[in-house]
Amino acid sequence: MNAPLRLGVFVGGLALVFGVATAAGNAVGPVHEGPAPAGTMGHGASGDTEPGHQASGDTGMAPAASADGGHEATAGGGHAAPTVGGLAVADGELRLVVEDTVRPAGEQAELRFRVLGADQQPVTTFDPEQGGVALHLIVVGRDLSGFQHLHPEMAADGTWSTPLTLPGAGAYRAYADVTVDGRPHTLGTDLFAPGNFTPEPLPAPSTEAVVDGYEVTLDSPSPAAGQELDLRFSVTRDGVAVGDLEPYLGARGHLVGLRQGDLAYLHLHPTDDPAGDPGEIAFAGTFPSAGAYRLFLQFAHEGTVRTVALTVEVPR
Ligand SMILES: [Cu+2]
Repeated sequence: MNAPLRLGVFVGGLALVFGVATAAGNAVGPVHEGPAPAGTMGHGASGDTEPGHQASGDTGMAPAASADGGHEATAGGGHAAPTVGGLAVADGELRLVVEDTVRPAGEQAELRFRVLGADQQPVTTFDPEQGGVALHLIVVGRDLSGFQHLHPEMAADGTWSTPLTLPGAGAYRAYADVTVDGRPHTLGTDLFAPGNFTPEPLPAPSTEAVVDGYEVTLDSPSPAAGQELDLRFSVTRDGVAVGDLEPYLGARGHLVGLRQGDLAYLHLHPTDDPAGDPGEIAFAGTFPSAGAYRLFLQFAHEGTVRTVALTVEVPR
């Protein structure tokens, strides 16, 4: 166990002791391979749609968090306000601009977009975030089908591009997850593929799903809105725990949670514990309200990234 991790665990313990529940998930894990998004605390002044990011800097958690390299100190305020993102095309001074939002159904086509700053010029400097990646692009149907997680490349002029295939006709949501000047943003926009579209019903709530012979089980206490939850997934194959999961984006897994109805994007943080069950992938996060959520878990094994999805119903 390396020193930052030990500190992280220690800080996480303190957070729990003091009841600063929302800080724990951020403080615990060695989430970032790249530089931590330090300095977040100074940026909470304006336009942030994520209340948790404004809450920083007003509690005693700040010094403890900075001992962890200033690691995601944003949630150090410990206020219960959960963070959602992706509902707006602009956040703070950043704005997402996609060149072609109308796209061919079922055909690969290059997606090109820019993130503009306050001066309406493309931003070209991004902080590496989870797994040392500067920008995570999530694309999903507005019916929550067809999840994709892509890592576009940025040209020197700040234009991002990636091949993208929208699997069929319909309306889609695209999210760009970035950190700029130490401050995380999830910008969202709609994409459209013309044609006849029949929405898929949301799969029923379940704590189990299977992908490519891997059985994934969500083992967590009954979910309640507004409380930080420990979301633990166990991965087995033929009934045997998969103990040699490979690192994916600097952790044992990556989790995206989207709310049915508005596709709000939840911020979920890996809380890997190397001493924990090797076939287990743990996250911390807060469901902002009652309702149905679709969780998309990705993990790597035998050189392949697998994606499994589960519906969680939050009763209240
Ligand atoms: Cu990513």
